[in-house]
Amino acid sequence: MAKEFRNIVVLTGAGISAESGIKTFRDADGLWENHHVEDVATPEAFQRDPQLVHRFYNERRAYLLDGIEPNAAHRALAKFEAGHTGQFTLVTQNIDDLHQRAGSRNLLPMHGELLKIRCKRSGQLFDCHEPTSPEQPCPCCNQSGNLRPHVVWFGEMPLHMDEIEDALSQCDLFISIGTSGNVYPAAGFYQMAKAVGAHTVELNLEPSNHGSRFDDARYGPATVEVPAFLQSL
Ligand code: BV8
Repeated sequence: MAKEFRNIVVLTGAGISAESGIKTFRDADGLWENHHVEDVATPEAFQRDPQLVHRFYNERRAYLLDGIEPNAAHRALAKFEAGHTGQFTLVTQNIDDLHQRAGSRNLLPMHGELLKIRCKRSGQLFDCHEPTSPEQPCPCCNQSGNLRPHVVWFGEMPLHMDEIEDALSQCDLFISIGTSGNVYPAAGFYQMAKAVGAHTVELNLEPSNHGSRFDDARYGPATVEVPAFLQSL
């Protein structure tokens, strides 16, 4: 690709972590223990049955911490960012820590992080590698019932939206990787990039909901398509 892109925004979804062994939402038909994820990952579910929601995240946290590693796609993004002289912003919908562990720097985890918990009262974040429960007192207030996963649930405002919109408003290349384009506002980011004239590229196993609207697309596993595409820039 001849053109030198200066300001790049990358959006990743569950598909980039699939080859690391983390099931995507679509693989499980959006189900966990016969619950729809949208029914568990909500403030209402947490209010109604905090134990169930804590268990949902405890299981995923334990699985992530039991030998799951970043893959060639995560590593290629970190390597490209390190060598890029312009702006590089990596927005991820994923709550795993694989981009962090691969060495990505300018990373915006817009749906939160599985390995962090938050005090509802103080807003303080705490690293979390152990199972959590509703009774557990938070380190700041020393009261039980204030801790929740540092994860953005359905109906909640995603994190870092100002920085994301700022990066999108200046980008000349937008790359969407491993996302089905079902969940908003992330699914609409490609439109914001198109609106400012950016070149838009989809790298995915198969066409996503908006696949046909991208300027360019490469279909195949992320560990093959992401390193190859970044090398072509
Ligand atoms: C918001 C953290 C309001 C939790 C997640 C009705 C009522 C209430 C809300 C809504 C409503 N209708 C619409 C909404 C908005 C809602 C929404 O979009 N709902 C959907 C279901 C219609 N969105 C929200 O609620 C968001 N907040 O809107 O706030 C607001 C807005 C502005 C101002 C004020 C208020 C918050 C959404 C965040 C929810 N939290 N995650 C947790 O993980 O437990 S979302 C979660 O699901 C993920 O983070 C991710 O975003 C989404 C799954 O999507 P993908 O990542 O794309 O994964 P998926 O499995 O779908 O696709 C994988 C892709 O990879 C596939 O295409 C596959 O082909 C590909 N693939 C597979 N293997 C590979 C591969 N690609 C490459 N290589 C491979 N090997």
